[in-house]
Amino acid sequence: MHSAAMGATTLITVAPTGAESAKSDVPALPVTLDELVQTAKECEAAGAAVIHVHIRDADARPTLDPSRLRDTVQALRESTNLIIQLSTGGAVTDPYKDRLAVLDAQPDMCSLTCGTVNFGADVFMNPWPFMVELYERTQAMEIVPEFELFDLGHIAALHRLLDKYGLPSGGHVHCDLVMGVPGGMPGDTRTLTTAVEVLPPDSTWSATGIGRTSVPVLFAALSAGGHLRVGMEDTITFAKGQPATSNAQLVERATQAATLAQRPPMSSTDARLLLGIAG
Ligand code: KMH
Ligand code: ZN
Repeated sequence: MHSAAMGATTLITVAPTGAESAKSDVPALPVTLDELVQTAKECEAAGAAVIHVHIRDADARPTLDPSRLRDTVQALRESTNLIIQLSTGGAVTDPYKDRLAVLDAQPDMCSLTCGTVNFGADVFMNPWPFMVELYERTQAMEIVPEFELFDLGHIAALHRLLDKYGLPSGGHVHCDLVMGVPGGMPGDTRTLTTAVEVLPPDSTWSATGIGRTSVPVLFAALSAGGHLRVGMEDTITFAKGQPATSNAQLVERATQAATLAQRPPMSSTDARLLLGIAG
C-alpha cells in the first residue's frame, strides 16, 4: 500500500553499529544491548522508522549469536516502535549457516544482499545459491527482506530473483543502494540516477553513502525522491575532521534535510504499511 501521504514523506533507516568499526576506535558506537536500546530510542525520537541491526559480543566483537539476537529483537520491541531489521550480512568472516539462522530471531525485516562485492581489502560473499536460500526462508517465515544493492550487477540479480521466486513477504519490494564501498558502485548522483532507473517497477528505495559519500548521497537520494539510511555503520564522521557524536546526530541531520526537501520523516506506522509489515 502506498498512499499519497507516504509519497510525501521520507523513510529514515538508522544503521547504528555495523560490523566494521572497533569500539576502541569509535567510543560512541553502540555495542552493548543497553547502548543499542538507548540509541534506538534517541533515533526514533529524531525521526527514524527502521533500525538495521548488527550486534556485538561481550568483547564488543561482531557476533551472530542466536540468543543474543533474540534478546536484542525482544528488547528493541519492548522499548521502541521501530521496525527491526536484522543484518544477514554480518561480518565478512561469518559463515552462511549463521547468516541464515539470523531469521530464527524473528525480526520484522532482514537485509538480503544481491551479490558478491569487493569490500575494501575483503570480499563480501553472497553467491546466488545463498541468496536464493535466504530469500526462500524469508518467504516461508514471513520476514520482509530489504534488498541491499552494492553494485549495478546486484540490480540484475534482484530482477532474476523476483522473476524466478516471486514477490517477497509483504508483497512489496524495498531496496537500499549502498554506495561508496571501495569495490562497489561509487557514491555520486550520476550513479544513483542510473541505478534508480533500472530498479524493479513499483519498488521503493533508500540510499546510503559510505564514509565521505554519506552527505552527497543523502542529498542525491532526497532530490531523486528516495528514502534515506544513515548511521555509524556507514560513516563515523559528521563532517571532515569531526567525529559523529551519536547516531541520533546523523538521524537529526537526515530529518532536517528531509524536512527542507518537503518530505519529512515517515512514521513507523506508515512505514509498516508501505513495507507490508503487520502492525
Ligand atoms: N558488514 C558487511 C560485510 C548487511 O548488513 O546486510 C555487510 C553488511 C550488509 O553490513
Ligand atoms: Zn549492515
